[in-house]
Amino acid sequence: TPGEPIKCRAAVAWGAKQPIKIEEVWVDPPKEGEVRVRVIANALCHTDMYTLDGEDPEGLFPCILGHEAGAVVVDVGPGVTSVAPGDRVIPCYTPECRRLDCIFCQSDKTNLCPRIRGTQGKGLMPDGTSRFRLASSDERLFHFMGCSTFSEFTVLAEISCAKISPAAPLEQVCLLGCGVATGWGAVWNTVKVEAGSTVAVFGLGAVGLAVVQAARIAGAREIFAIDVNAAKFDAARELGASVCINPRDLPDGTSIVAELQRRTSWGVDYTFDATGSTQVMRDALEAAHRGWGVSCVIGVAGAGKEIATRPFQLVTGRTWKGTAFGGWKSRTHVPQLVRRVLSGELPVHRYITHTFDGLEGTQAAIDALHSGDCLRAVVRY
Ligand code: NAD
Ligand code: AHE
Ligand code: ZN
Repeated sequence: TPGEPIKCRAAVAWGAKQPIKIEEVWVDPPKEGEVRVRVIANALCHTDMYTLDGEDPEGLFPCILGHEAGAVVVDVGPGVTSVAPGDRVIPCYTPECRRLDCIFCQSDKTNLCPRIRGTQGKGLMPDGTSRFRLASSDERLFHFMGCSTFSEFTVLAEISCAKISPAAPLEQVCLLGCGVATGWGAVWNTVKVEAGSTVAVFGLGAVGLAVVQAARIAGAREIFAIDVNAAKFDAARELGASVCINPRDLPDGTSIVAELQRRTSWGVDYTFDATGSTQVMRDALEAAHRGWGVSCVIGVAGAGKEIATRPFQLVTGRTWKGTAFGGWKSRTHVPQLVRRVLSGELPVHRYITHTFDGLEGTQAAIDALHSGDCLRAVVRY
């Protein structure tokens, strides 16, 4: 019944480095400007693991993780006009309020709408409360990244719901909720790779591989794909990498920066960190081309970590940038990306290496992501 709490199952993260537990929870009805959805498919992103490992300075427990999903609207709160029950949506951790007084939504320089960022970072809905309660004790559970999709039902802000084509297979397009969309957008929006340029990508998870795929589509002349796990190289080559390098295989005394400089003479036009390692971020910046190289940080670094380099690297023409969700304005652009996936223009099937059925598959998906041979594990609820 609309307006009533829904009892369902969710994977609850009880604390840092503790296994998630499947629990019965109450999902309270959507309040003003909110939308309650049934999650159909959820993919795991490294950021969920990072938070579960206690690395996220904003991490709060107990919470319901998950932010890369496809869902169907169940009911909506007062004032909601952009989605209705039955609509397919992708929950987006970067919202888009579109208000005329939002200087971020009104600018084409950014996707970082701050409308609900304060409460989202505190694990709460925009009114400062939670919609999740443990069924056994009524204990409140925190939300995560405005999504909390490791649950059969969740509540989202309307401004976090990208309404997509009813034809979209949610077990595939859920990948557009984070990693794959982020990698594409880093290339096309954040640094704007031009045809004929050289590109280096550090870290070949789904995010880094999406950088490879997008750089190939942008017409990059040479794409260096770098990972310490050579099991990622087949996928990288399939998606368009021209050279795969394992830094651990380089001769003693040869750094990855020196190797990239040797292969390009003055460095790489565009470099990307998709690892979250601050040493890799430094290497990526220093491997960028003298005079014009641009390096983009995509990975998220653990609490307390800082980046460093000699200012000389910037003085001599390198630019250090970063991206959140690839610069996509979520409600505007995610439906467009879904259409391009549906048309066959932007295939995403290569990223889905594991599929599990039922919420209890979430732990198996976590184990898969840790195994080293997984890009995205999709759990179908
Ligand atoms: P993943 O864990 O699947 O992939 C990371 C890859 O990096 C792995 O293949 C690993 O072997 C490789 N790696 C680790 N250390 C390395 C090193 N020193 N040198 C080279 N390769 C190394 O992760 P993912 O889901 O693809 O996410 C990648 C990063 O991007 C994570 O930090 C994630 O939290 C972050 N992320 C950021 C955004 C954003 O909007 N900025 C969005 C999604 C994910
Ligand atoms: N909460 C952390 C940082 C986590 C972080 O940087 N998240 C990325 C998205 S990762 C998606 O898998 C991001 O876009 N951040 C922008 C934002 O507004 O959260 C911290 O350092 O506090
Ligand atoms: Zn993510």
